Amino acid sequence: MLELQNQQQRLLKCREDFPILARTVHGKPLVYLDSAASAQKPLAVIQAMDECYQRYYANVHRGVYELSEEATDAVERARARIARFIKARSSRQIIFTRNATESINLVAYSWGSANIRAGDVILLTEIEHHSNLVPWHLLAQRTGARLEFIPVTDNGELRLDVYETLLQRYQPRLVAFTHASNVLGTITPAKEIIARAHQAGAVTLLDGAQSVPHLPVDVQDLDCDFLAFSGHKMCGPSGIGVLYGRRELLERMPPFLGGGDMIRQVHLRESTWNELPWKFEAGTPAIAEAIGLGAAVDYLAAIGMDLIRQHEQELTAYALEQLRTVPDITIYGPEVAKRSGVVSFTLADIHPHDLAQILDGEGICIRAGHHCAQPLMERFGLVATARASFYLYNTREEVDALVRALHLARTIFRLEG
Ligand code: 7TS
Repeated sequence: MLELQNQQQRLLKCREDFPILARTVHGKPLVYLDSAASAQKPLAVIQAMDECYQRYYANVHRGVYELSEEATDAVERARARIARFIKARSSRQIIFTRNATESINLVAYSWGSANIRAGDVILLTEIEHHSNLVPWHLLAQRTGARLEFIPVTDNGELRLDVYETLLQRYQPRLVAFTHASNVLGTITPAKEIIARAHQAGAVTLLDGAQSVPHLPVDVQDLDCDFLAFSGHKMCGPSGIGVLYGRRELLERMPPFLGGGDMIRQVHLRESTWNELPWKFEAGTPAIAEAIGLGAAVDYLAAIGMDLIRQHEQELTAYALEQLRTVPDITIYGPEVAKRSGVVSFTLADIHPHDLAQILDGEGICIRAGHHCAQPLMERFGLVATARASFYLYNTREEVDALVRALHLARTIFRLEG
């Protein structure tokens, strides 16, 4: 009980932990509503990286001197904390990459090359970010594999009935899908999709770029084979991401990139590989960034992912309610219970880029465009949307500022009513 009260207090006061949120933009208080693109960083993360550079920075896994051992320990401790954060059995299942994109490419290249043959089917969905489409296009081009897609309903949910049919018809080797859509906000029923894929004999990859930062994610409960996510969307630095994998699969996969750190022995004409996770980490890793991501998961865990989810859900419910009062607005995506803190919308025929520019004048940061999900845009007959996305530090007052700015945009564009 006391623990929960402490966490609630921390969440209420968390804005103070993010120095950037105190600044102004164009003379107005900053209203940052683009955390789905990249989240802001709390002081704890900034200080952890600063301390690394000021006190113990050195290359890792090779030095016999004190500094290098301290840096190595700090990176490996961060790995262990990230493993705990997603409930992985072992930190050996946590591979550091540059971002979710690289994590998915690693699987497409390494697992894909070893397991996919001409004619095999890879099942994706219509709501994927380009990061979970293009690596499979490349694999299909290399191997002759075929891609099939779970369709999406008009309110942004996956058609599970069609999924069932696709499983029966194609017996896919892999089902790769997002846990939360970066455009519609849809949270997919990942556990159910994974269970059905496994029954049908498929391996599963979950794109957690928009879920790991915002919801409690438990890889053992979900039972996913692979999970990809990025540090920068979860209050950590950019340049560091994670691939989680089932141990037996990772053990059998060939390396992705070759070079230093990932080897056991190298001869002129051949080499043998290091053990997990280093087999997949060629070259000098992102040292301070890994440490920064460790600090970010500590920060999020101290507040509690359940509370963060609850806060975002309440804020999103409020935002949906307030946004619906703006005439001529169209809001995309499912009801609030099934969505994360992402709200995409269009306002009459104002181009979303123009809207984003007017909002910028009010100090409000939103994203406008196709959000790296062009097939999804096509599915909804859109070229672009405006998107507000929320995180633990956003408030109702910021939603009010957004709504006021949309009314201003209507006036500027002389919309009636
Ligand atoms: N998957 C999803 C669902 C995403 O939303 C993103 C990034 C990625 C993968 C790729 O992450 P990265 O860190 O490797 O780039 N999404 C967004 C966005 O919505 N706006 O900017 C980046």
